[in-house]
Amino acid sequence: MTVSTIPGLDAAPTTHAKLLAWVRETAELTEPDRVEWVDGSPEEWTRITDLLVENGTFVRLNDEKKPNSFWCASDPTDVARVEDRTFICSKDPSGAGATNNWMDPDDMKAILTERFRGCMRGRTMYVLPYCMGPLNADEPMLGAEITDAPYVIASMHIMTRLGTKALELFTKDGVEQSFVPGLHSIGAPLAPGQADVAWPCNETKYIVHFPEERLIWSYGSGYGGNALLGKKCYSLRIASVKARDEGWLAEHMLIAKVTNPEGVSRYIAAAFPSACGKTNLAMLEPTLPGWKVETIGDDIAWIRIGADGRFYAVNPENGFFGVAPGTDYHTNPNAMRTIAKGSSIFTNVAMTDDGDIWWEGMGEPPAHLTSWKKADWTPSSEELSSHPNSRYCTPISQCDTRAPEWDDPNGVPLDAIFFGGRRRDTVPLVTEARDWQHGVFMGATLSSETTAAATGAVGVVRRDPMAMLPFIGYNAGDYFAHWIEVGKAADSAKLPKIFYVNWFRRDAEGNFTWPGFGENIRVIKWALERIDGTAAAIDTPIGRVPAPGSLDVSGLAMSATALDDALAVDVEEWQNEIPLIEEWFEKIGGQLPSSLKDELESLKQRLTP
Ligand code: O2Y
Ligand code: MN
Repeated sequence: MTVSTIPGLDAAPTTHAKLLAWVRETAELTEPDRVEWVDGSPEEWTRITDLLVENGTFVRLNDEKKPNSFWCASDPTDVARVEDRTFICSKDPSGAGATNNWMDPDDMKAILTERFRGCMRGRTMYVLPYCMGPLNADEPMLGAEITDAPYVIASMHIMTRLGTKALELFTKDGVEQSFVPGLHSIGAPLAPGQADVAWPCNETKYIVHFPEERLIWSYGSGYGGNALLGKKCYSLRIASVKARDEGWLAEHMLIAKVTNPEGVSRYIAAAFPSACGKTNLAMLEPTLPGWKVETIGDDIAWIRIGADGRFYAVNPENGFFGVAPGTDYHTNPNAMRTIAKGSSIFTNVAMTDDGDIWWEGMGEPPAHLTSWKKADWTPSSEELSSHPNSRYCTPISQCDTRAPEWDDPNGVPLDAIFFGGRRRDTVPLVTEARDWQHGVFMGATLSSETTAAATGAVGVVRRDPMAMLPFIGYNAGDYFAHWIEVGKAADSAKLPKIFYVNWFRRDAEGNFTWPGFGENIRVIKWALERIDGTAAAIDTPIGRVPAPGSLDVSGLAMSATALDDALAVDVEEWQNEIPLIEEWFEKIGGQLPSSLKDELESLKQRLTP
């Protein structure tokens, strides 16, 4: 079939020349059987989910349990982000820096062009126009994904503003607007008559970003952040580059509104590494009477400086792609209520015999399940029923705790930024930074034990600066410098205060020292009272921690020793941390700002007896 005869190619619902040219060129390269433009309508959702059921990718769940919802299991080799296959192809290697995989853009394009050649044979090529963030933003953040995976369409229906309403913004007052093109293929062409599999993918994967061109190419994986290109690829890696160039921040942060019993509301953002509880905090049910938390976003924040010199945060997403295991009515009742309303996709969890879903952490397991590996599973099975990185994908609009301003195009003004990691030792429950520069140092040296959100070893401590290690689209040293600069560009009196939290510290017996979940409101309360100047703190070598009696533990069954353990700053442990930070800073190399070196020197001095 020559490109001009590919059905659907000429049925484009736009006159946007660059978009049309890119679609045509891609069809020429990938040779699909047909082209379809995605409109984002409810009818399309029904058609695509029906198709996915027919293909064997989706199983429709019991409408009485999870209405309009679907279960699916990926190929067991395609279950998480592939950091070792993720590339930043800047023109110069220093543009990617020491924390990213780099390849020359022309070399990468040569390799991938051959991978993409004919890769959509036997399949439909879908064109997805979408917008990250509100459609009514001054500058709507447009993207277009070309994909051969209908699973991506169903997921993007939930996670983005998708289809016609986004496409309308591609041309404004007759002027063609720029957009981020993202080419995605599962890399599994079908020969004539060849039967498909439920989760086609390719064992070779590439997740590639060309930052100067604001371009994304993804090959071989159909899963999550590898395939839904609006999420990590656009909203973090490409957006962080755009943000550097334009003076704002694209961050791996939840955004929440916190209201105290007096009715005073404040907005916070928090950067925790993948699968460290951002969604739980974004939907937190406070245990302290009179406190309320409302959700604005659970994974990504775009932070701009407003005309008044304050930081304003927008959530670019339209849904939650949350970690399933461990989520239940105890740990995150709001997530459970959100998915109970239906219209959700569950990937790599277990399915019950009556067409519902189940995962580890949901209480007593049923006597029989179908596991994420599509095998019979009983409570005596040795394997987990659900993959540790299994996910629910559900619309924010269904979340009862969403704040009314969750999709305000101007964003919400931030009062506090929390950095946090998963550390069994060393890092106390909460530490307040002395000032912006010290806070940036805390973020730049953030460390955490790895989780199942990415492939590779789990539980290994690594530096994860600002929880952005896998998502900084450029040189990490330049990224730290940019944080410092953005702080200078804002009104210094209105900068958010920075705190560093660790909900995961353990005692000598290996037990968690802090109960976490809804009790975390106590830490947030202390932080907000620090902003108000009403809570006391003591200075330590690493920053300020709650003074005795200043952290509200009323009604909490927690011994004084456990609280001391949670808050302790152990000088010896921190002295042991210094060589690790030095090693980290050496790795960052010449672009590391001198102000952060100064911070390290001051910390060393403060730790010296
Ligand atoms: O995208 C995936 O494959 C899972 S990773 C993920 C998904 C949603 C939100 N955040 C993450 C992450 O790794 O940070
Ligand atoms: Mn994330």
